[in-house]
Amino acid sequence: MLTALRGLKCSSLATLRHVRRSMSGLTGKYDPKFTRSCAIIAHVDHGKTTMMDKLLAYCGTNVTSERAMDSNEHEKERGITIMSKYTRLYFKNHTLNIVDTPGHADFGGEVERILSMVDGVILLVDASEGPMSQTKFVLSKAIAANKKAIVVLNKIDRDGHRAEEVEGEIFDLFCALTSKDELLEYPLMYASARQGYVVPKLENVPGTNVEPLLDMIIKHFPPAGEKSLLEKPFSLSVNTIQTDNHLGRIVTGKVETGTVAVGDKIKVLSRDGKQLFGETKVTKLFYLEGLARVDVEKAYAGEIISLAGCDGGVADTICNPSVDVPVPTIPISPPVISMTFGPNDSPLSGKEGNKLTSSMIKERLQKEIENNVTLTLTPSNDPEAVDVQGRGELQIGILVETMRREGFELTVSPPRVLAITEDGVTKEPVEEVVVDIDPELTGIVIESMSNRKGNMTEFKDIGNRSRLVFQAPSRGLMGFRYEIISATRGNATINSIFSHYDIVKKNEFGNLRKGKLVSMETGKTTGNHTLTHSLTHSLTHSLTHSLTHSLTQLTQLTHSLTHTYIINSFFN
Ligand SMILES: Nc1nc2c(ncn2[C@@H]2O[C@H](COP(=O)(O)OP(=O)(O)OP(=O)(O)O)[C@@H](O)[C@H]2O)c(=O)[nH]1
Ligand SMILES: [Mg+2]
Repeated sequence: MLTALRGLKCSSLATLRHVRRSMSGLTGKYDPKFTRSCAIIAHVDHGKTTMMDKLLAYCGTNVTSERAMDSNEHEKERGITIMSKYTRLYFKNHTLNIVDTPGHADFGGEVERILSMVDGVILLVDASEGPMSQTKFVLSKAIAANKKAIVVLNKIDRDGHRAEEVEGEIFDLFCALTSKDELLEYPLMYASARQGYVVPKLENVPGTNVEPLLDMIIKHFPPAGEKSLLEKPFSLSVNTIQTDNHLGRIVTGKVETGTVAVGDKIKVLSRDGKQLFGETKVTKLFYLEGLARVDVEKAYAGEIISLAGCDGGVADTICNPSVDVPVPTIPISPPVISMTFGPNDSPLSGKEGNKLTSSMIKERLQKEIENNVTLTLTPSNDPEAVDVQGRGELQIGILVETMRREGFELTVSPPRVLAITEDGVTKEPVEEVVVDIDPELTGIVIESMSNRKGNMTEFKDIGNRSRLVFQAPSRGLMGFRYEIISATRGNATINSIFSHYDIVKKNEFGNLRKGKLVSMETGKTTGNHTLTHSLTHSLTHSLTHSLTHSLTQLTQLTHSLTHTYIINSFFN
C-alpha cells in the first residue's frame, strides 16, 4: 500500500493499479491463490490475438487498434504473431497472467519456452478448419508439460462451421496424446473472438462478452501456489531477455518462489546449477498490465515480472544468494534447417548498409541466439561465415530482414535440411503436409507431391473443400508452398509440421530445374518480370550476394531457391 501511496504523486493510474494488485486476494494482501497464469495457443490465424484484444478490453484496457498485442514491426506488417507476449489482467479479485503465442510453425519454440511460465493453456480451434498441424504440435507440448487445457471453438459466427464434427476431432487428438483423466476432462466453450463473446454451449451463441472464459480460467486452472511459497527464498526462471539503453539487460520470467524487491541481492544459476557471474542487486522491477508498463518495488511468487540488475540468459535461474538448485525448465525441440550467413562480397557491397564485416555479423547473431533459444550457431566451412540453424525459412527470413533494417549487409545461402545420424544411418526429416483446397484443384497438389515423393495418407471433404494429407521428406518440400499457391492462385491453404526422421533415399527427386544467373555489375534490369522469373527458377549463391536490397522477399525466394540448390547440396 505504501508503494501505492507513493505512486499517487506520479500517476493516479499507477496507484489504482497497485491498489488493485494488492487486493488481488480476498484478504487484501497478495496471495498466490488468487493468481492464474495461462497461455492462448492455437494454429496460425485461429484468432488468439483477436481474443486477447477482447479479454484486455473486458478487463478495462483501452484497446485502440486490432490485434493490439502484435506490437513489433514485423508483426504489424505481416499480420501474424511472432513473439510470445504476456500481460496481466484483473478480474473478480484475481490476477490473470495471460500469454499470447504465435501460431506459425516456425515460431513454435516461442510456445514451448513459455509453457514453463504458465499453469494452463487455452486451446483455440477454428470451428471450420478444426485442429490443424500446429494445434497438434502446441497441444502435444502442453500435454507433455502436464498443463490443463480449456478448449475454445472460435469463429463460431462463420456460416457453415463444423463445430460438432470439430469437437470429435479435438477429443480424438486429446486421446491420442494422453490417457490422463485430469487432462482429458477439458471444458469446451464456443466463441467469436471477432464479435467479442465466449459461451459454454453451442445453443447460447451468440453471447454477449468474454466473461465465461475469464470465469473458466479461474475455475479450471490451478492457482499459482500456496501462501507458504512466499516464505521461501526468491527464485525465477528466465524466459525472455531484452536490452534497454538505460536499464541494461532486462530478464522476464515467473517468480517461482519467494519475493523480490528493488535493492535485493541476487545471483544467477545456470541450468546445471553453476553460479554464473558475481552477486548483484535488483535495480528495477516492472510488469505489463493491459498494454502499459507498471513499475513496482516488490514482486511475489506466481507473478510474471521483468527485472533489471543481472546478466542471466534464457533458462538460467535468478535467485536469492542462498539458493543452490535451479528452477527446472522444459527442453525445446531442435532446429530443422540451416542457412549460412556471411558478409556481402559482391560488387554491390556497401551500397545499402554500414555493418559489413564478418565479425559484426557474428556478434549480432550471437546476441540473437541469447534470447531466441530456437536458433543455434555453428562454424561454417567458410571462416568468414557462420551457419544459423532454426525452425523454418520464415523464422530465419525475419532475422535477415531485421538485420538488414539495422544496417547489415549479408550473404545468405539457401536453406539446408538438417539430417541426423542414428546407429550410423543418415536420416532426414519427414513432414506431415495438410492441404485444404477446392475439390477441382486437388490434381495439381497430387501431381506436385508425387514429384516430391510425398505419400498421401488421407483425403476427405471438409465442408465444401477437400483436405489432403501427405507424408513427405522436408527436402522435397522446398518450394512446394510457393508452387501450389501460384498454380492455384492462392486457393490452397498449406500447413506442414515435422513428423519423424526416415532413412534417406538418395537422388529420388525428378523434374529439378537448374540454371544460373550471375550479376557482376550494378545497373538497371530491362525487365523486372524477367529477373523475377529467372530468380524463381535459378538463383545461385553468388547472386544472393547482390540481393541485400530485396531480402523482404527472402521467404518467397528461398522457397524457389530450393528447387535448384538445396536438393543438390543436401548431401555435399
Ligand atoms: N469470422 C471471424 N474471424 C475471426 C475471429 N477471430 C479472429 N478472426 C480473424 O482471423 C484472423 C486471424 O486472427 P488473429 O487474432 O491474428 O489470429 P492469431 O491466432 O493470433 O494468428 P497468429 O498469431 O498469426 O497465429 C483475423 O483476420 C481475425 O479478424 C472470429 O471469431 N470470427
Ligand atoms: Mg496472433
